[in-house]
Amino acid sequence: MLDRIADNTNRLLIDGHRTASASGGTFQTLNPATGEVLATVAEAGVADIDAAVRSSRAAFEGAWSHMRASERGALLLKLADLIRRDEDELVRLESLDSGKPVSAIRRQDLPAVLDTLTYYAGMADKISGQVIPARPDALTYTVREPLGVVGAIIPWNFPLMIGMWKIAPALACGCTVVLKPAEVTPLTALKIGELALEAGLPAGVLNVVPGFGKVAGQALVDHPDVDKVTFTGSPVVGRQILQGAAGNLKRVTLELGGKSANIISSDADIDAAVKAAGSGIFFNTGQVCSAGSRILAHESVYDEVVERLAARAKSTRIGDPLDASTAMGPVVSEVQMQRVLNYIDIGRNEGASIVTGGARRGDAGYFVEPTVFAGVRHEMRISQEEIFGPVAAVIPFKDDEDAIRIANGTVYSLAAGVWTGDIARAHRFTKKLKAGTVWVNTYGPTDIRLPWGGSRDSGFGREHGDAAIDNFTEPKAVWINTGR
Ligand code: TXE
Repeated sequence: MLDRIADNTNRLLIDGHRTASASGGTFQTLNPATGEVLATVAEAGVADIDAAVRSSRAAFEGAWSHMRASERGALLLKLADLIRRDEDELVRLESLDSGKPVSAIRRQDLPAVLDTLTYYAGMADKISGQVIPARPDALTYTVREPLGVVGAIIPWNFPLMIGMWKIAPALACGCTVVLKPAEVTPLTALKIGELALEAGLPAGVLNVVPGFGKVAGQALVDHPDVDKVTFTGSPVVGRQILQGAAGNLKRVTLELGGKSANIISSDADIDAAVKAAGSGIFFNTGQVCSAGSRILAHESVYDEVVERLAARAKSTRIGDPLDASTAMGPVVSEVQMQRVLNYIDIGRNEGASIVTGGARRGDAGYFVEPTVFAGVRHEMRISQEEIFGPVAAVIPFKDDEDAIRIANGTVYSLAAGVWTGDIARAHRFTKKLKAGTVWVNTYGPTDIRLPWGGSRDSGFGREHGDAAIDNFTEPKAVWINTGR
């Protein structure tokens, strides 16, 4: 087990203090690469969530609201400095807790965390209203005010990065945050909470309360003094959150995953397309909301795409996430592994054929082989449902209309990709694809400056960029009578 546990640092972080939970309850987080216990963590219950929300309310009304916006920005920059200082520890913790390869965390997650922090730090003192000349006898203008206490509920696939996507804009806007990490990956959230205190964020501005979704998460959603819930996770829980939030009509932002299509036209650069299609589905062991889990290949290039993708899958370096040369680690938990293996069985029983992979790798940890299904039909469950594992469904299409019909034919609308050498065709696709993001001749990049989110079962609202400012503030109209 990690030393951190021995010295009891994995306690709740409420109001500037590390505390045991009110009930004394704890839970264990496992290392997905070995299946062994990694740490024992205090488990937040309803009373702890209440304490965290009260602390965040007091901080919102107190120290945080009395601070200059530029000072809030400076504190976020200081937090970024401390994250850089403790980068090695954060990378190791994230890898041990989630199974992500250290190479991917260093290349992708941490730079995104720092970019997010610096972007919103710079925005903190640029959030303004408008003077709107409505009447000659009045000065009318708007100010943007922070919403208040934000409940941020995050998943386990990108704990640091998705956590920061929520924390940084909320704090920049002047809100305070109660952060509930996923129960399988609580460790880096606690570390970020600690660093935030060290950076000088006042107590209560960022409380971190690990615990289970049904208890701690639900208590946060139901709490009458939480003004906003920002959530990334499953559609099932997204629906529960909407119901809970109805109690006090909290604002809600939901990012709920997808079944994204990556379309390879006959005129595409097949080399580049297959390379990106491979990382589009196998990156982070397929546990990515925008994973290109449906690879739509034109029938004239279908066999070639399947063959080359399978070759890529076979050559993926799977292994110890702490080894810098590992490209793919385990899935996050035994539950997730069983879910993925179950979908592989479903695909087999539906009549799709496994070109490569299709099984667990080894018997220690939760490794699943990168799997390529060919002969997939659009109506099959492996083509309709989010698997959230390293499982590619390759589907043939006849023409562009057919590709668009298949691509749009699921309940999700998060992302899509299209590969073509024809600019006009690319534009026709971007117009017709139902997705919050469409990539052309690339697959998967995100940037904090661009809106991120989806519609239908992928949720609603947008994160990132200016959109996040709207998520955490609301306009107030001021009307000053200047008439005689
Ligand atoms: O998600 P949950 P799970 C999808 C993916 C995956 C499936 C199930 O398909 O296979 O969801 O994963 C908290 N009130 N995504 O079961 O349960 C929970 O504690 C409040 C896509 O792990 O949605 C955790 O912090 N909170 C996705 C968070 O919700 C509750 C990322 C996510 O867990 C709660 C993750 C409740 N009643 C899974 N119940 C993406 N969009 O990237 C649970 N939680």
